Amino acid sequence: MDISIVLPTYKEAENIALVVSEIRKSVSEAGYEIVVVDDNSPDGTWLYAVNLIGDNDIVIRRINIKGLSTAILDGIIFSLKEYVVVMDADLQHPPQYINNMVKVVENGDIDVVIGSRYMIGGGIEGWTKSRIIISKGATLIAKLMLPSTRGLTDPMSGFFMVKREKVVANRERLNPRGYKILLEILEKCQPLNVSETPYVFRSRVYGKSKLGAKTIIDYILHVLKLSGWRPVKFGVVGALGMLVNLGVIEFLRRTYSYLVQRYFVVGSLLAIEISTLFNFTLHELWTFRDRRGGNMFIRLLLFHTTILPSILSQFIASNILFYAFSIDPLISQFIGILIGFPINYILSELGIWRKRSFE
Ligand SMILES: Nc1nc2c(ncn2[C@@H]2O[C@H](COP(=O)(O)OP(=O)(O)O)[C@@H](O)[C@H]2O)c(=O)[nH]1
Ligand SMILES: [Mg+2]
Repeated sequence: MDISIVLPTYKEAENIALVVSEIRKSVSEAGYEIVVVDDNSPDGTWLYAVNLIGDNDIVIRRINIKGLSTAILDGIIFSLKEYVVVMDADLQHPPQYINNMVKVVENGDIDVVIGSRYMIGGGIEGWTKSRIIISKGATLIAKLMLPSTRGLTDPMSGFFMVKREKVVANRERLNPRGYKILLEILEKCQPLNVSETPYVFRSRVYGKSKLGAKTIIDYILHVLKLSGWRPVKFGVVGALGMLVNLGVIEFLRRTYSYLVQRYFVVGSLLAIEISTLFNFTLHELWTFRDRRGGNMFIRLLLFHTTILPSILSQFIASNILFYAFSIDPLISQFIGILIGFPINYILSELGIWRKRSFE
């Protein structure tokens, strides 16, 4: 099979020769090309690369452009083969696993093969427990917000193979600011047949990681953006729903005051129902507009079943804070609402508006 191997590099002078020679040793396919994309590294990585590569390979030296994702995208665009492997040039992604990726594509109609650290047979060398927990937490965030990543063990992987055509066809939609380019591809190049194959992530021997602490915030913003700011929209709708709820109570107090004074159960149920219908309508038209696959009445019914758990969790949390920790009732109530919100959101995201509606 013909494949291109894209190696983005920045200050990898010590690694580039090693990674290229490992590729030569371990990749069994004859027809492969290497595409190095270097952002004019001050240590001259591009020059080392030029002296190393063969006739079929290319080195792209980008001047005045920096960024991992755009480097990868440029590499994919410049590639000539049907499938493109994307991997780090620092030997953290061992080249011998490329053969397994090729096998997966040969055995089925697959668009993306992800090298996974988190499936059986995969692993991570040299990471502390806390670093693994952060990585798994970040993966969980992606799975919650991005349906295309659910069912995958390692959607944040930097080591993957993709059918070039899928990326080229959607090039305009891919946002190169997000540094997890695989997430972009999974969300925006749909429909895709995705498969995973395990690999063991190695620790870096030479050079330094270019990704710092700011990465975590960038990551969360990236996933939020990819999700169409869905959790934010959900929160806005929830806050508006609360106003509607209070508004109904106030309206009843002024007009049908017996519904609030003598039969508060009726008044409060009415307020809950009206605000629930209001929230549902906004979620249908706005928050989950693109996820209205299936039957609307079933979604409406399911949405009603989420009222109880979210009110209950609000109630329990605010009461614990108030009685056990003597926290001000207003603050207790507010924190209770903050706790009820993610529960409601998670149920909606994973349970009610699950199916995409391709419009
Ligand atoms: N062309 C290019 N490559 C980059 C850039 N930043 C990182 N890389 C390369 O992308 C790969 C992954 O980066 P690395 O710093 O190892 O990230 P980490 O593995 O998450 O710590 C390495 O091969 C880097 O040399 C960049 O801005 N431009
Ligand atoms: Mg690395």
